[in-house]
Amino acid sequence: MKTQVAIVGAGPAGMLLSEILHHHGIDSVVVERQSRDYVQARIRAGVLEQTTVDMLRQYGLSARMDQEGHAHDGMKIVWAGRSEFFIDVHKHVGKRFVAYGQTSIQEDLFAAADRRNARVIFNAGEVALHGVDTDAPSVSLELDGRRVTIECDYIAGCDGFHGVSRRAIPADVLKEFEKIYPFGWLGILTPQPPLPDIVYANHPRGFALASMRSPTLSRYYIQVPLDTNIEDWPDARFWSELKARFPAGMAASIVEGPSIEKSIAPLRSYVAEPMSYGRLFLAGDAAHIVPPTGAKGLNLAFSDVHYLSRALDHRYRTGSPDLLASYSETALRRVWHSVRTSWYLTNLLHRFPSSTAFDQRAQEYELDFLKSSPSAQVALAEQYAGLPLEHT
Ligand code: FAS
Ligand code: PHB
Repeated sequence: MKTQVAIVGAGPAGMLLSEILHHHGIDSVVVERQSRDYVQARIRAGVLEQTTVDMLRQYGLSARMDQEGHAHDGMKIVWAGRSEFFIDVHKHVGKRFVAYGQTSIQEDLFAAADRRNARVIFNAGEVALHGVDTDAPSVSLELDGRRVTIECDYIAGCDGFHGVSRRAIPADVLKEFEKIYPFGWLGILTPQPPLPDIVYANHPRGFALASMRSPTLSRYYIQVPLDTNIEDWPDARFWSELKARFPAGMAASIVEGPSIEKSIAPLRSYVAEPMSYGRLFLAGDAAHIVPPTGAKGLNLAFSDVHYLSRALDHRYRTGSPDLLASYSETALRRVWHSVRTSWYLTNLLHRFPSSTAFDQRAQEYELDFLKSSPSAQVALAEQYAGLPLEHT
């Protein structure tokens, strides 16, 4: 097989890149190791930055999001013994964010791919990258018992944190930055009406979050120790623990229901530099992971795709590889700002086992300052809403 861009991974990054390249007349083949149903079934992100919403609109992928998504002006923070406060992102920075699940985005991306008869290979085994530091890279894979090779001009590594693409960058070139947090998030999805706002709770029992996917689908999380066994968390125990972490009035308005999905996600911050090597370009979780506290993971994947698709289009239209050469540096600027914001919010809102009494007081007065200082809220609102994309 031949193509211009071989894309490894059919998650949101890979499928959005394929869609945007198609809009620019650039051919691609997407290679995915799982089945389409498996990829579709994953429950993950839920909050879209304005830049993500604008990108989906720009490429004709927003019809359902505009129907079913829920725009929010801001989010609430509550913490034990103190009154709640609302950070009005729209008032502070003139932007809104939209609650619309990654699952729905994945469906929309697959439907768009079907409409254009895109070449997406599912259930690909033994995917391997070849010649990334030559002018003739390729991707090989097992398909129905046959070895297939895809010759291409460029490879986009959109295969997530556990993929193979990042490993094609030589160890003496790759610099890795990692922070593992001493807890995870136990999340559930329940077919019940959500609270009106996204609410972050800092409580002596631990962090909690109330979010949503639609007016009839709620998403909740609680911080749990890393060694938590999900079998120890029947729904009744989850609901009781979640409500214990919110103020009584708010807890009373949480509508309980059966969990239709329940999972534990560990929290880590991770960045790989550079995000490109020869003809290989990494985008999304293949290059970076953020704790979900700042709702940045999916949005960062899309900003990488914005920069990479722009660079590839520039290369094919003008012959100039300039934007490809600067892709890693450009993408990493936004990556690191989002990584820092996610790290800041994770430290602000979670209870750390190693925290001293001093740490606890400092955290409480950081929250108190955020509550009382409009300029502190503007600073957070700027980051939470998502920094503007660079257009130079
Ligand atoms: P993905 O991991 O989504 O997709 C990579 C794709 O590559 C997968 O389909 C995988 O099967 C495929 N692949 C892997 N290895 C391969 C190989 N060798 N060959 C071919 N294909 C291969 N973000 C938020 O903003 N908010 C959240 O609440 C949130 N919750 C999350 C919960 C969990 C459990 C996880 C894991 C992530 C969560 N995230 C959240 C982050 C998440 O949304 C990611 O940022 C997003 O999926 C990134 O998309 P991709 O970069 O496309 O990577
Ligand atoms: C979600 O709805 O899944 C969600 C919302 C806000 C976050 C993280 C996750 O910060």
